[in-house]
Amino acid sequence: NDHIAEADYDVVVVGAGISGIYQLYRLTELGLRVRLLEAGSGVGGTWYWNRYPGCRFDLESYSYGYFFSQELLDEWTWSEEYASQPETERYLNLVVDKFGLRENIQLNARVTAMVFDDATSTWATTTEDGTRLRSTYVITAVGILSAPIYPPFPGREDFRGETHHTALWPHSEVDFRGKRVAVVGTGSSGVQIVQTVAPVVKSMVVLQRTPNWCTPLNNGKISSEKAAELRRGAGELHERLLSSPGGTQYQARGERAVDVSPEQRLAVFEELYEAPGMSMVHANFSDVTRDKEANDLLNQFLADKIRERVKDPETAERLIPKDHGFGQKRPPLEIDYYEAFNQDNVRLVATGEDPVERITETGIRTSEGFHEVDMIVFATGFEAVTGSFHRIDIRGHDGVQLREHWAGGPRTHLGIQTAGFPNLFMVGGPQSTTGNIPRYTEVQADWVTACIRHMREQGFARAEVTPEAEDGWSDLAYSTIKGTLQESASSWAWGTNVPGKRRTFLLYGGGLPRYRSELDGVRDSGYQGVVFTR
Ligand code: NA7
Repeated sequence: NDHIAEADYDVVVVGAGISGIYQLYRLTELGLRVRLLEAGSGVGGTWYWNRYPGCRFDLESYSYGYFFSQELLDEWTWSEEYASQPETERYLNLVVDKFGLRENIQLNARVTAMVFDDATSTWATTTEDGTRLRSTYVITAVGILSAPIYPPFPGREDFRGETHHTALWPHSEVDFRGKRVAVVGTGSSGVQIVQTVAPVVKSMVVLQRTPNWCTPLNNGKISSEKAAELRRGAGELHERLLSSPGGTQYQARGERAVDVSPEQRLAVFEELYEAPGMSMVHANFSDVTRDKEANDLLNQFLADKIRERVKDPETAERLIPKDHGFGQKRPPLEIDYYEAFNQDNVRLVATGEDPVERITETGIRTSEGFHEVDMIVFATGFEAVTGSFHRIDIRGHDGVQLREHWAGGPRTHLGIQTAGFPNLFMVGGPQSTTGNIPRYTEVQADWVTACIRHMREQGFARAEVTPEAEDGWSDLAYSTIKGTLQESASSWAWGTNVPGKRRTFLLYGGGLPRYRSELDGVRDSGYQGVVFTR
């Protein structure tokens, strides 16, 4: 292709989400020539693409945001405990402008291929419009929930009304008022959109494949006193987050649910139901997400809550998960979600009992009926973790494709590198996260930055992990959930939401403190498992 423009950079970063922006910031501090390529027409990643009504954090805004600059902490005030998408998108834009990062970012630049050249030890990264950038390093910050998927219902193209995927939401306003709407999917996104638009639609049908254990978000405004306190205590909060397994401010209780009296247990569950955010997951008895007996006690409590809140007993039963316990999947946080089903114009269809047959020009046909609608919203999730890698043609040493290398499931060292792909680093890659993602990825971005600095100081041209190091980490990542309830879960964390995808654990379950010490250990050992060449 004659039209290819080749430019030279030290580093090409892919993705301007919260992790890629931070990585870019750290690299510019080193004085490197960096280009960040972003598919969207704006920065923000998840908080750019998921613009559907009701989209918001389910972790505290201030535990999710950046900590690297006191000036930024002083300047920015989150309005709510759990900020909405527009606020987070504004925040990330402010960061990009404040730290002069925008000039390094190329928008509307979807990466299609990344190919390593053995002769020069450089990468060629190609975008959709044919632009090609050559760089010594490539760093992916492509997100773990960023490759949207649609259900394989026949006839999707036939539908004449509006269709939207929550993760590809248009910038123009979508008007739900007076419309007949179908929502497919009841994960975090489905729950957020259902509860938000239910009050204004003409009617709504919710197609649910698997119910989830949703708990109340209990959001609140952040008072000026609390904002001031957060500023003063930011350093301490950051330390606390980094010292907790999920990167959250919560602490699990010392006692086990099975050891206390039924009254005490109920009192704790009730208290957690009224508490904000992920308290039910992270501030609960130590055994509720580990031990089957304790888990069942909590499941019963939550099932009773659903029965209390949903008036129609049949609908309530359909909304109660039967195939998994609380915590085996990331629970959606809700604001009056269950009450939406008390509206006469909202219907729940369980696709297990009443499967979708096809989409027609005017609606959705299920085995038991036809739902005529003006709009279909797909809240059907993502090909998690590896999806965004597989949508790029990535080729390493000897032209080997990453897709082939990961055919049996992803394999990495520290979740950051993979054997046969020299000078490719991943931030938010497979086998590297759980919980509060930005806290994990900042640790990774710092590690990658230190590794690149080390290479430049030592005059190394190439960094490659050994297959043994990769085997070791892949085994270790799996061992972190061995024997837990997570091991038998079915969810995007295992890739089981995508038909035909091999079931492999895509995350790291060892917790942030252990993860940090593994990373520190490798760095302090002079990068054991990494082979450097000049
Ligand atoms: P999720 O959590 O993956 O939810 C997707 C939903 O879509 C879930 O209820 C799926 O059912 C459902 N789905 C997917 N495919 C189909 C088909 N073919 N038919 C019916 N229903 C289907 O994605 P979200 O965007 O909601 O949330 C992602 C993460 O964002 C979340 O975990 C938080 O970390 C924030 P399933 O449960 O697979 O049976």
